[in-house]
Amino acid sequence: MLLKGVQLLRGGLASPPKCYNFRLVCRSLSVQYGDVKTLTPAVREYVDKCVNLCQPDRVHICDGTAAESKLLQGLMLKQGTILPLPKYTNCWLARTNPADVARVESKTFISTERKEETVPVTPNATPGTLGNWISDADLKAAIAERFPGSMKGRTMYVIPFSMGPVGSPLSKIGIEITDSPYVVESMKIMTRAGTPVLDVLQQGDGQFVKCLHSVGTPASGVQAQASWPCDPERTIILHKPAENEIVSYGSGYGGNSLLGKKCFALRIGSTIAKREGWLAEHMLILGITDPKGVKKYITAAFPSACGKTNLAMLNPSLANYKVECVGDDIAWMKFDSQGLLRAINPENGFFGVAPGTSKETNPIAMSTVFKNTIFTNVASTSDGGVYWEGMESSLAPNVQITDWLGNPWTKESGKPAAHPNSRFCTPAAQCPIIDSAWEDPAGVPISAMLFGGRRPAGVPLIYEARDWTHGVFIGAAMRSEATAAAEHKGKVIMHDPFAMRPFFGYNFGDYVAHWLSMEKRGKVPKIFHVNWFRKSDQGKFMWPGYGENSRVLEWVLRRVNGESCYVDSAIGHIPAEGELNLAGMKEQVDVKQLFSLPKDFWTQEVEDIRNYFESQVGADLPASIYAELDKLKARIAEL
Ligand code: SAT
Ligand code: MN
Repeated sequence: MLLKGVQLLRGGLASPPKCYNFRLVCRSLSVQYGDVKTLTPAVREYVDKCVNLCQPDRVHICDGTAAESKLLQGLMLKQGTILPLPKYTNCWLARTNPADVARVESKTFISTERKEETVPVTPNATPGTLGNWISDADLKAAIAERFPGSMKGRTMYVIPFSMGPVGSPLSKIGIEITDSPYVVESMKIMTRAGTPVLDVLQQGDGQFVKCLHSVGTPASGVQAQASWPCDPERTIILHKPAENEIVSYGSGYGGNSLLGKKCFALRIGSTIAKREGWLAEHMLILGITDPKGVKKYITAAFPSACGKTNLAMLNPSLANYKVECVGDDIAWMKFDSQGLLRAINPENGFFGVAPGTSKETNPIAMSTVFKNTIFTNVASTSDGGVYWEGMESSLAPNVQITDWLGNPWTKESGKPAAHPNSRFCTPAAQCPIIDSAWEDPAGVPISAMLFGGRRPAGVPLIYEARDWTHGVFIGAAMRSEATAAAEHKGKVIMHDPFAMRPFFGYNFGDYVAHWLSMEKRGKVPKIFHVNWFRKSDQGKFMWPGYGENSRVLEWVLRRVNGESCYVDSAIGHIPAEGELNLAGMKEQVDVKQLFSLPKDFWTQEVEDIRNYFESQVGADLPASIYAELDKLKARIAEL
């Protein structure tokens, strides 16, 4: 059917749209799928603008249905973007261009009128350590250099999506425009995407975050890999908080392209949260029920690839404890009318790191991911399954392995079979321990927050902040070993305040001030710092981690309940002797070593934190945080 130049293959319009309210018609553009009538005038205008800029051949308005997924899976199979995994149900393997495997922090920018709205401006600040600023003129130039005609020959997909349960007062809506069917299918897992979101938009205030994404076409015009088009040399990820707008070019991978996740839920989300008086954080949310049946919810912020998914799906080794999962990556938290801090998981799926996930480390994830899942850059097996480092014990005998690059692989080849940042993208609802309240529009009440990271030396298993300001200081002073989730090389210890360093939507100093202000808005939870990764002088992990971390959570719950099971130390409250429950542990743990506070280490740590604060944040960091650092220094001096 061809109506005034609009070809409608599916869905369709009862009557042709009028030129004046939908200029797509005038460009003789073919709307291949979907119903333009379902779009609000503001969405139509945005789509129209993107069409004019990117010049796709066709437009597809996503409805979010299974039939649509079938169609796109068929297309991606034909294009070679995905391979079937017949060992499982509705599972697919995508292999990216090897130059497009992680977030690119150095090419991620935020645009505000004044630079200091985005980043602290100090004489010695290293560019990029707390985000990158771009002027409006440079942002416009970057778009003009990349986007015109970037979708030529491709279909433009329009994805309406909700971050958070559709219609919840805590949720926010986005429209992602993309030329990648892989992004469409991933967004349909990671967010609530499709027609019901458009209905909410029609009935509500009509507000949405604009998310434009194109995998791009290299300046040479030659795609290195037709099955995974991208333009790594010119990749750029732009945010304009004042306009609630995201523009991403050149990468099809993860946080660069699934714009609901880091770009919206964290960077733009944190700016909205600041304006509206709530928190958008890089935190998992879990529910834990003790043997008496009392349930509490806690959040935890660790940098990418430090085990958030594993903790969110913890299989407790302590008898009669139960952990249930609300989310594994992002928490949006707001005080309710009673002053209780309530959290929702704005996401709908898990985009988890595959290597290291196994029956031993995360049996719950392993029973989640083998249906309706898109795997990216993992290895595959000759029996139609997947493989990654850590899955050795589930490997059937005599299977041949193909690595993430598509080459035959054996253990002897000396390289990893799966890329270290390979991922599973899987629906959260499939998780066998998904919490019954995970989609509660009101959110779940938060009793405690954990900060943590990979700290091989000096940092004990757990310590508790003395009060809210001390807790905010602990978040601001967080450090961790670099991970494979971004482009960093080697295992250097990096500052990663609040595990948000790559995700702040505005000046980190103002962010800390916003956190401090939360104490005045309601009942703030207790704050703790955990480190599962301390190593002995012999280089061995001192704590077994995984299910045994339930022992640490038990102590957290006892503290939340007001038990005085602690002693004060130089860095905060730690478990009093005998109060960390080690009964029945298989492994011998040297508790004294695990909680030791080496004076040399902590003297250096205080210096490093001061150096970081002064050079990177300067006068933008609230004075009370510098005061906490001074107090810590004085206590360390007495060790
Ligand atoms: O690739 S993502 O940014 O979405 C994942 C992560 O870094 O946590
Ligand atoms: Mn993350």
